Amino acid sequence: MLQMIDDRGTGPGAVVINRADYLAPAYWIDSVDLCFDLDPAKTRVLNKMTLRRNPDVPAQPLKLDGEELNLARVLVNGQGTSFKIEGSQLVLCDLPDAFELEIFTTTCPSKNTKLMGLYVSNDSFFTQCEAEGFRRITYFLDRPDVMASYSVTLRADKAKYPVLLSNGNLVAHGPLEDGANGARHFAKWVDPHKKPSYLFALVAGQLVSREQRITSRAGKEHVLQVYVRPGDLDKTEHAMVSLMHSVAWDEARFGLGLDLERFMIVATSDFNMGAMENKGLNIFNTKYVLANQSTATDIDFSNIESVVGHEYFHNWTGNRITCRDWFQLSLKEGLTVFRDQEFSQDLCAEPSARAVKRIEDVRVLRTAQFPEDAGPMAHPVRPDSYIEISNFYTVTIYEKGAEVVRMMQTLVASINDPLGRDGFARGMTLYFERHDGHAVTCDDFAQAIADANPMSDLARLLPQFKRWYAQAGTPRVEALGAYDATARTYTLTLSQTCWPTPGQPVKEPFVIPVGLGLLGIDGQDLPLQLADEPSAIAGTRTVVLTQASESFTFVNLDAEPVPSILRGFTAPVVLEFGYTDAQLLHLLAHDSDPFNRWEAGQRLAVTSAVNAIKSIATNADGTCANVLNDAYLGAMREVLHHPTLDSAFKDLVLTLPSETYLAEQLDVVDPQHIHAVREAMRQQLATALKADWEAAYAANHDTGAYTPDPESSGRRALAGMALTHLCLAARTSGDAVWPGKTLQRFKDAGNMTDRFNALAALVSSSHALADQALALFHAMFKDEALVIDKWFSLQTSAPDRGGNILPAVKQLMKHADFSLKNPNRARSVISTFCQGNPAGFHRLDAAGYQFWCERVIELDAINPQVAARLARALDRWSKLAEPYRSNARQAITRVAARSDLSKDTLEVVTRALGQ
Ligand code: B3K
Ligand code: ZN
Repeated sequence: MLQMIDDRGTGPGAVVINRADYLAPAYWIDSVDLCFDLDPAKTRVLNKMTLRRNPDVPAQPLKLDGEELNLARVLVNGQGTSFKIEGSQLVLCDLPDAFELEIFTTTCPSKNTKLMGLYVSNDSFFTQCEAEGFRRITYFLDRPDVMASYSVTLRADKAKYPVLLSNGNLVAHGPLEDGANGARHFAKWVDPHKKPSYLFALVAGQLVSREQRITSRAGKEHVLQVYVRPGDLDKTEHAMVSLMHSVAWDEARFGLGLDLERFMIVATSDFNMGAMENKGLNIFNTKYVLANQSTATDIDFSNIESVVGHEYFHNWTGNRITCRDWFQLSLKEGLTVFRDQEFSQDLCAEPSARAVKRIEDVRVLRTAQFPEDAGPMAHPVRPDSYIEISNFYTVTIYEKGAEVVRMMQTLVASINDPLGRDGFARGMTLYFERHDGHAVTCDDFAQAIADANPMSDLARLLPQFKRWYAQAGTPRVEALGAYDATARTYTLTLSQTCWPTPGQPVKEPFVIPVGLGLLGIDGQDLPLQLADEPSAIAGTRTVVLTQASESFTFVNLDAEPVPSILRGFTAPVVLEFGYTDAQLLHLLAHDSDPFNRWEAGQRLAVTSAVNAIKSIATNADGTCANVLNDAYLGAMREVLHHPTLDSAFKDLVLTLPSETYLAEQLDVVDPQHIHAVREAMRQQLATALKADWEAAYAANHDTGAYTPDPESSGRRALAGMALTHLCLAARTSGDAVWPGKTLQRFKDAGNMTDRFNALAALVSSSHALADQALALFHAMFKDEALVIDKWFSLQTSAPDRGGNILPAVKQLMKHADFSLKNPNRARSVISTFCQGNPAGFHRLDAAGYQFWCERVIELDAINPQVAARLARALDRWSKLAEPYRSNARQAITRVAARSDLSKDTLEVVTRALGQ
């Protein structure tokens, strides 16, 4: 791959970086004193650093990274010096062992459409430095293992930029003498903690803040602030409450307190991703800060809670202990996702709400990460090489990385600590004792967790366990059960395999913890006793698969049990077991493990869908009817009416597997067939259960005064689902009552969740009233950018009927509110269509691919990170049926043939083509 890219002459940036090539830096930077004169057209940056040679590596020149900078002056110990520019690096030779280096550069933030480094959004300045954005601000050793002390002076026009923020503590501020009539002012910030350059941040602009003083468990006073644009203050309460919960949770669960006097969150509407954990000055996409009941849905509220938590938790896992190099990214991201998942679960008052959160997390993993692990971008949790590190902020690093950490917790469990929470917390304590203030590796983390639990399975199996970091691909675990009535035993044989992934043709066996239960005829958990054990354990237990194949024999069983395997989804694997429908219905009705109870319903739906998809090709008219059998429909009816299951869980059980998930269950994918079958299933659920949906709506539609708690959110979700099905049922019956009621609910709704769900019900059933409601919705929220994003994405993700969505998408791009430069808006229209609407996108006439190709190229010139994400929409092209497959390949080839591609997009399309 390297060869091909170099041969194309794509420039010095497009080189492969290998993990094995890591070398410690030749110099350390101890302190950085930055002074900014902020101006959108020309910002001046004076960077004074103290450096010293790293005695552990051979003497060599100092090579500083820089990108799109205008260099004006370089002084060593106050004297002019000779230097070279080699590619994008500033090279200084013959340096003393310790010295001061002063570099003066200028940049143009207003032209920075990549949104990396220093940029302007809505007349304010923001920065984004992770992973390699600091080099777009000044020349530096822009790598995470160089940790320095920073002091930062910001100077700017006072009227335009009244708020001047950077990391750490504000030590001085006031007017500047140089401006006429005190028109300019300054602020000086000192960060008391050493940090890598990717955690640097500054913000300057017209902002207002919500402020909260808190006292920590240790009795320390802190101030928490959430900064937004004037007019948005009424949408900051939830973010602040989430931040306070985060501070309290990290103290309570891991003994980790806030190490700063002041902790700030700032929201911007132009941001490449969700949020960024800059030390003491988190910068967020407005999507993960702003919420009130009129503009945000329950899902928004819950996302805000977890992203605020995630960024806050990075303060320890990422900022205090950081990554030695970017290959170790999951050291901070996998661990911090695990922490934010645990945080959200711990905030749930009810065990059932915890289970719902776990199911949601697994759903993300299986619909996004499993396909990644099976496609051309597959990479280990700790990758071995990359061209552009931005491409490796992936669901594998984040979500699979979190599962790897979760397995560690499971593998340190003991009799007195059955979930492993105490053992894992001990491991975290040891991790901080050993590595606080340092840049380390995934090995260091795993070693600390194991060493703190010397008697655990993790300690015993550590070298093999670490294959989860090294080997890509999703393991398949095949389970076979054999009951011996004479011996009264049940033997479960588990075998693992993992398909080849790019560069890894053969895999060694993984360590796979498998949560297990056996259900009796009455649906109760049977006592579990392995053949060599003296007594039985009630309920769930975990067996650990370490070989290619292993058998576990359970004794004292009077009848053949129904196995409940991989309870709680204890490992990120695909489980295959030849369940009969009767067994799955038994699990769906009785399993004490909510995850597997839900999973049983999903398996039943997948089996019916896959059979129908395979047969649809043989139907002359390409349609299908009655995909779901009566037993399934009856089971769903029972779930809907169940007296004790909560609404959020019912909503999950009644949600059919997504088209993307179904595609992953097939060897050859015809997206139109999958869509036709899934739509037929939706229609059948709607019609067959009409009376039951009516009952569910009646029981759940009134949730009283709005609060975004799991219980009432679940009820709103189920009421919305009922409306969608009632509108779908009306499609075939012609009944006008429910669409009419839905429109009325849309108009009368007291919160955004109910309003949006009603709108979505009309849109997803393609009802004639949808247009009217959409127009009204736009008029009501025309000044709320995040709501307008929802308005766009609802239309671009609507079920395709006869190819109507692509023309609608093109039309929406002409709307006055559309902008390619704003990542949220571009994603709400283009990415939602290409990555969230398979049937609209994968068209027989290849017009979807043509559209994708044009947008990728267009976006690449503006913002390579956004373009490269979009480029991944065709990752799974080689699985497609013809003619989709050839057409998709051609489209990717057209993008790859461009000579001016960013290395971000080039890496994605090159890998897609398998070169
Ligand atoms: N660490 C940032 C992601 C930075 C992405 C750079 N392309 C947000 C997070 O994971 O918390
Ligand atoms: Zn993160």
